[in-house]
Amino acid sequence: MSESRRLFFALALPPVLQRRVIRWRAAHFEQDAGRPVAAANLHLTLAFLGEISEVRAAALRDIAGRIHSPTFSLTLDDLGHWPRPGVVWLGTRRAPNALLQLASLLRSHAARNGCHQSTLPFHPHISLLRGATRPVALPAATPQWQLDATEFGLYESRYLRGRTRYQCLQSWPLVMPSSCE
Ligand code: 2AM
Repeated sequence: MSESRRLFFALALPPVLQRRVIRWRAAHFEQDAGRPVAAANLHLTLAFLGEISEVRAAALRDIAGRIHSPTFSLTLDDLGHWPRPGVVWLGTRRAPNALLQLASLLRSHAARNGCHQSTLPFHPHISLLRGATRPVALPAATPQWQLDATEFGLYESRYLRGRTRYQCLQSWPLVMPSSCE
């Protein structure tokens, strides 16, 4: 029987931005607001695949390798709290079309390959705190960080020794807009 793994497609944050985010988070949230997501785990999920077999993962890797999607930049200028899942997140007020199209493409391929997709609209975000189920005081001003997306990756989520770790299994370049045609 083939082993299944918990996988998702995502955009990573460069280390410089990871450090900026965690310094800002430490300065702006109460310690009991929620569990901080580790710097190396900060990411923007494009499509969640769930627990899938190696066969399905291989099919989706193959598809990902054939995607020609343009590079894009997004401004991280939005902040919010979803009390039900207990997530405080960083997002963008204006998601670039290239981001929405890439996520939509990956999500539709995921669905066609048997990965259940949420019916909720895609809301690009980077989870900052988890377990934040009580009201959280959000900082009045949100930084305006820029995230330049030049590649996307397939990640595995593993729970090891009490910690969640996300490991990049493979990544694929996004292409400069002029070479997309
Ligand atoms: P979150 O950050 O909003 O919690 C790995 O688990 C990633 O996949 C996380 O970023 C998580 O999003 C997302 N994820 C986990 N379960 C999911 C689900 N059922 N539907 C959509 N995304 C999910």
